[in-house]
Amino acid sequence: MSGQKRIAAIHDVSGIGKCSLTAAIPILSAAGHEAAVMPTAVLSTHTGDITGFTYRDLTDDLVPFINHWKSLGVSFDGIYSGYLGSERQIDTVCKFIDEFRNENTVVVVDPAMADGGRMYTNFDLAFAREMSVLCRKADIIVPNITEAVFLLGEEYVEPPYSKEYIERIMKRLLDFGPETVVLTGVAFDEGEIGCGVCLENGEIYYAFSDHYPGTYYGTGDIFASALTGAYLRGKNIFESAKLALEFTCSAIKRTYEAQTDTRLGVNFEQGLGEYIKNLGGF
Ligand code: PXL
Repeated sequence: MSGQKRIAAIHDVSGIGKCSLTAAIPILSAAGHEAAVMPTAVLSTHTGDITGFTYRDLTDDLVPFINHWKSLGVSFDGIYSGYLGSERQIDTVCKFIDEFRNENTVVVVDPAMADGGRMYTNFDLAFAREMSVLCRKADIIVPNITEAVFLLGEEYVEPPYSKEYIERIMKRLLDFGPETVVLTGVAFDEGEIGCGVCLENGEIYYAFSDHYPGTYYGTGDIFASALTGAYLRGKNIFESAKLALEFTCSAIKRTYEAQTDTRLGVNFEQGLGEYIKNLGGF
């Protein structure tokens, strides 16, 4: 492998739940990259189906992070954002991209804000509108279906979907400006779950895996992290989506079989060896 890539990962830290930075750091590291982290908030757990979590907002630290990193003269091969706590944080990530993007930087935005037809705790449609501004700055966006329809101002529809529906959604998202849309939660039949990839030139690709019943928290972050890791390792976007899907679905399968509390996250760690092997080792 040639020189190591540095990826700025901009997400919260949720102490329990295996999402955001606690997923992004090990996965990007397994792909051989340096994860430079800008934590947006520190929580005791994620906010999905768990009450009583602590939340320490770090918005006021983000611009000083940018200024300090600027003063060091560091550059980034990738900028990868996920869960953001407020519209002000979204503005700051836009500023981060403006400050650090160069002609080789890949900007990946996961507009993490909703799933299963509803917004996460504390978010509303105004937040979705602001997130669409950040999506305009991305090279690759990685929404699930719920996030996609909220970005587009459409109603959520339950799966399974028709190909025409999915392709219309992906093409409308491309109109925001990213070069590539990777849409998760795609299912054309009951027993499958997968993703669609749509490029500016109209090329479309799908990958599918087996669907397991239940809600698996953090899997959007695990998918987007594995996709970002693979893409910055030089895999093309279709291969990256396939690898990310396999990695995420194997974690879901392991967790389903273990019958653990899915609110606490999926067992992705035991798939890291296979992920590294699929990337061609270190
Ligand atoms: O997995 C997305 C995510 C990340 N971070 C926090 C969350 C969620 C989803 O609920 O609550 C804090």
